[in-house]
Amino acid sequence: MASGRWTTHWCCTSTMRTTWLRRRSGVSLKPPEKSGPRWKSHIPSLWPQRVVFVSICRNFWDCGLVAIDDITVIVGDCQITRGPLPGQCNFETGDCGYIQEKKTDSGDWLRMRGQTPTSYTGPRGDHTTGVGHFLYIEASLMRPGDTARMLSPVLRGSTEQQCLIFYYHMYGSGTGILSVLLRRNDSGHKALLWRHRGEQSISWMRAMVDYKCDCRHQIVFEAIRGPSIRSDIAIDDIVFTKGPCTADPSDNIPYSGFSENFNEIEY
Ligand SMILES: [Ca+2]
Ligand SMILES: [Ca+2]
Repeated sequence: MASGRWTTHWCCTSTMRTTWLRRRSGVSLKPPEKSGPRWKSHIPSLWPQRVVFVSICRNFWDCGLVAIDDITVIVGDCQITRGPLPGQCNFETGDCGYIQEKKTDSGDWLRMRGQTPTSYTGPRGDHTTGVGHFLYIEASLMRPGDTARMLSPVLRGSTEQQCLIFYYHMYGSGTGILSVLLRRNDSGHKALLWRHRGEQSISWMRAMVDYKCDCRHQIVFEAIRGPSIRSDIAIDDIVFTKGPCTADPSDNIPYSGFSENFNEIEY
């Protein structure tokens, strides 16, 4: 360590075992001198760090048998690898930490199961199982041009390309616009990643969006209500994977990459 100080991150005292045990240990990267609350949000890896495995003998005659194998170091949060990844959601048990925008929009995404109340718009069931939950905007509760935004939990940045996959349902003669934006947490800047407008299909469609962001960020799902009440828009099964996105050949649903025509009618 650059500071010359040692910190114990993980410790296991001996109990007699003859099987291999798997352990995860989080090691925080600290700058050499300015240790304090600020470094946590900056993930600096510029300072040299060293992780040392130490086996201490019980006494001069008894050092026991200690072995380690398959060491993997991953930059990130150990918590992330436990359970569902942040941002991934099928909406079966809740909203997975997605946050409704309350200040700068004019409607909310609703969690729904089954058919939406208005006929000739909206899905008949969710994408996950057909009988589960999804999120949608209910056009009959909104005015033309009203917007509903929903923000993902904060996601950590990566220098690698990332792939966002989600399923969307845009059925109805008055369907408005569904957009996906990337919101950088350092500047608040929003960038458009994906947008579709107007009726797309009576079925669920898959969208795959490649993006790159090296800082903490949020993904924003933005739906704009169209000119008539037949403009429900739904989403389901949001997944983040390592990019670039690749189409699953076993899935016949067409790839829905970025497509935008800014010359179409604005609502
Ligand atoms: Ca679902
Ligand atoms: Ca809202």
